[in-house]
Amino acid sequence: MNHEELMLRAINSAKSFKYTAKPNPVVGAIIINKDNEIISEGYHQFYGHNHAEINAIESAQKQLGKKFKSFSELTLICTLEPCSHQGKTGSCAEAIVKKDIRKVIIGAIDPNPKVAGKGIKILKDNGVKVKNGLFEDLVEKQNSFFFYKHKNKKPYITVKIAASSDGKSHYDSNQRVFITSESSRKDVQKVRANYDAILTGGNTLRNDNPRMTARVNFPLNQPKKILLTNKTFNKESNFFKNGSVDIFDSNNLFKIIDFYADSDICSILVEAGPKLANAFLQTGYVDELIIYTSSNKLGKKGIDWFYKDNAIENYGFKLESSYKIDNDIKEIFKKNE
Ligand code: AOF
Ligand code: ZN
Repeated sequence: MNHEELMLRAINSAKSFKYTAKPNPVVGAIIINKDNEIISEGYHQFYGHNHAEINAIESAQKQLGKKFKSFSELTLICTLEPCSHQGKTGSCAEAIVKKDIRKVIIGAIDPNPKVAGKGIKILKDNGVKVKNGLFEDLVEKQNSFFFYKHKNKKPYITVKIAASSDGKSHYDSNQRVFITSESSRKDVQKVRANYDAILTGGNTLRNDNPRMTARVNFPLNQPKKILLTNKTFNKESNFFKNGSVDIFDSNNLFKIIDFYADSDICSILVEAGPKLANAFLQTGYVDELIIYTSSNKLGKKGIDWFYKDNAIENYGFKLESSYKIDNDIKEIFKKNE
């Protein structure tokens, strides 16, 4: 395989860890000899665990003296710039230098300001030959939330709602109703699995007692949960049963969005009632809106999702795709930029 094919292999195999590595990016590393034969491969498999390069180096180490004599004969191909920071597991760039690997081929520069070129600098300062930019567009695409977050200094924010055919959210009595079909609700589980965090408000917590976990049939790092409320709530609610929860009693959404700009959360799914969903849309910081619409009406006793002057069009979204799920319609709107 040539370098291009090896990079594509690393990108492609890294994909399998999309749900377990998040909110970290997926990263693949392949170590080859002078004849471009693969000595080892490593992937960032789980959030908080070894980075791809370290896994590749550790696995190559087992071949030392068998398949090769010294690491200096080898080239490392990695989809993302090796990190410079100590982080949870130590700096990959320093580990590469320490092993005396002399050549590194990189897909994309790590946009994380903790790294952002500093990994390459460590390599170059230590005489490692670096080639950068091989299929960077693909690396960026497969880590779209991660790149988005660092470019825009805010997480990617999606608001998801389920509406009746007459645009209502729930009954004015606040009683919980399942508006959409079971298939749509299954689809929501898959949507949740993509996000780093799920945010809801006190009203939804009190009325629906939701778990807000992603119930899917594959392994994943569950989204963090975020609760916004300035009223009392029951700490025994389902919401608190699994995973970590951040609670904010402020309704300053800009502050909350800012808070996550400095964390490793790259994407937030807002699943709240009309008040909070509209408040988010009004910040102008929502990137995507997902609407599941059922064929059933709630009628006069139903509470509207959107009022006249805050209809979806007024928020500047355009319909990107639309699917039929049983008798429901799923529409994805994106910011009209
Ligand atoms: C690499 N190789 O395989 C990955 C990298 O919290 P930590 O220590 O795991 O660091 C996470 C950051 O490291 C992440 O935001 C990104 O900048 C980089 N990810 N870097 O050298 C890897 N997954
Ligand atoms: Zn690293």
